[in-house]
Amino acid sequence: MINNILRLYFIMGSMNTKQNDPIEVLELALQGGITCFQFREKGVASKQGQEKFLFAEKCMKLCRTYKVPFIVNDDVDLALALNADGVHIGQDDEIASQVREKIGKDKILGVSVHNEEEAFLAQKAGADYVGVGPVYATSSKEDARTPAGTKVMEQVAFQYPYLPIVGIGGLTKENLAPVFKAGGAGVALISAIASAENPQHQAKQLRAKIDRILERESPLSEHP
Ligand code: TZP
Ligand code: MG
Repeated sequence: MINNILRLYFIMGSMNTKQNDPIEVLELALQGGITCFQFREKGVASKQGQEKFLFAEKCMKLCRTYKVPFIVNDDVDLALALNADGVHIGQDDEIASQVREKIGKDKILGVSVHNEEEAFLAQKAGADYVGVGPVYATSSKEDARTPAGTKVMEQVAFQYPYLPIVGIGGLTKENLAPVFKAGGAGVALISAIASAENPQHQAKQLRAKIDRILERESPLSEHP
């Protein structure tokens, strides 16, 4: 079920891990319990062409070993060439309905949205989930909008109760609880894990916290 995949959604490219080897960081994150991975290779010195393909392929193989879905940010052709598990696009990328047509109905399609109107169009185009943010200030995205807290998430969750939402932007284990209170299925994050001294430990702590929150919310947990 898509909601379980979205619980702890790690996003990373080669520019996000400072001096650490991104492949090592990804493996530690996988060992720590991330539930989904998005390959987001962006920035001035980011990998291009064949180098990008080979790096993405390595990441995907690692994800497959841990049975964690591998999603490609923006680059639909790369996702198709790799037979990735899905694609995530923003509002400035290819139109969601076109992407859905290209990748087929069985792949995961995620769309970043910033208001109810964009959420409406995303679900109409066949998005499996939407990303809403930035919840808090972030330094991981150059063109990030003004942080909106969880207000937009609440509005989208109210209007489209069956559309899974992930919150994104500046999220850490200390500040993620409001995302779930606002109806989020999970958190998407870069630096909390990619810049952590111990990415495995960090991912493990994040996962434990999220699982605890979601267990409390589950109707089954009311009947011990
Ligand atoms: N989209 C909105 S905020 C963001 C993206 C890709 C960056 C999230 O990174 P971090 O380090 O978790 O704030
Ligand atoms: Mg994009």
